[in-house]
Amino acid sequence: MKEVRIIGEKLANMPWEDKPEGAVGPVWRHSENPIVKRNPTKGIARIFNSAVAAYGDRFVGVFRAETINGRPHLHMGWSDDALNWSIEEQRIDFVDEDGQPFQPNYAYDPRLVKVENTYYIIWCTDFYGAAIGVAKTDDFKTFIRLENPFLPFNRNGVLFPRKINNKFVMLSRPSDSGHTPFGDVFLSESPDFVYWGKHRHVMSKGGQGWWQSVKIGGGPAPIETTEGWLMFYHGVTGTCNGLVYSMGAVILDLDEPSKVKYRSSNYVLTPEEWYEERGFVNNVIFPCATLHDAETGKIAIYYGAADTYVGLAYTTVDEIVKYVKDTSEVIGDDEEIGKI
Ligand code: BMA
Repeated sequence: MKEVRIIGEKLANMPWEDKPEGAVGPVWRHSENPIVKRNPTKGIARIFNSAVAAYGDRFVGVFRAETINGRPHLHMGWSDDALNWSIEEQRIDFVDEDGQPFQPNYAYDPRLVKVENTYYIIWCTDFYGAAIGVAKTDDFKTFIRLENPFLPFNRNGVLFPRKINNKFVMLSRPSDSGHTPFGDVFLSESPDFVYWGKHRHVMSKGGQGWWQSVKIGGGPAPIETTEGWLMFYHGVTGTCNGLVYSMGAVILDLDEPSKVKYRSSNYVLTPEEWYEERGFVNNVIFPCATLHDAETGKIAIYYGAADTYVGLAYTTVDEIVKYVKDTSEVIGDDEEIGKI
């Protein structure tokens, strides 16, 4: 196979460990996982499903923090190495576009995506039930909430890191307001971050891979590569003891990202370690962010583990793209009902 490259910026100081001898599969875990443990900050019991990004020569994070009254909120964190995080005790103070306080009732599963020098936070918010909330910041001091992009019920809003054909593009997973026993990934575009439309179906749950038989949801912001948009996502299966969340990988067309080019029919990471198998919710791997280096092709994936910890895993663009192509099964592509 010809060499695959990440299209984007260099990130020489990202965390990295080489693939250990005997590792199974295309993604391997950081040796000191979990990188965020229980009770990391006063008043916060657990941190998981969180997003990080490079910011200057440091790293910034938006963390899903389950406070000691059990309600989730978003807290900022900072790190010099993207491994040791200092997480703020105060939750993020959101304002509306007039500068007035505008706090979400609850907030969880954030993504943090830079588009044209603005950082966007996308999370699950309360809008008469589970829905997608968005905010923007340029300095991580002022956080301005924007119009909710979609009607309830919806989760797993994932913004692409650049405009495509001059439009913002966001993935989402329409759902119910509870634990959602169904779900496919859709895509919408917007010229202004207010009006979203041209909704497209991207991919369905199911197929040969039973690990994604109940529902799927977008993960970290897609990574631009010479083969297409590489996205990690979560896939869920049902057991007599509840749901199990694993990580999958898909490659979407660069110009028309509702088209799936390749999609691994196998999971690329599934709960196997104690911090993934056992916690507030057992057997959950929930990826929300990556750091990656266009020069070397290294990728670090940040994932929530068992709704309790933050885990870190690694792969390279060559290895994961080859794996996705070799094991590909495209299920429910955008050949869809309702497309004009
Ligand atoms: C989903 C979301 C995630 C969570 C997962 C497993 O519905 O609420 O935040 O990690 O369930 O509990």
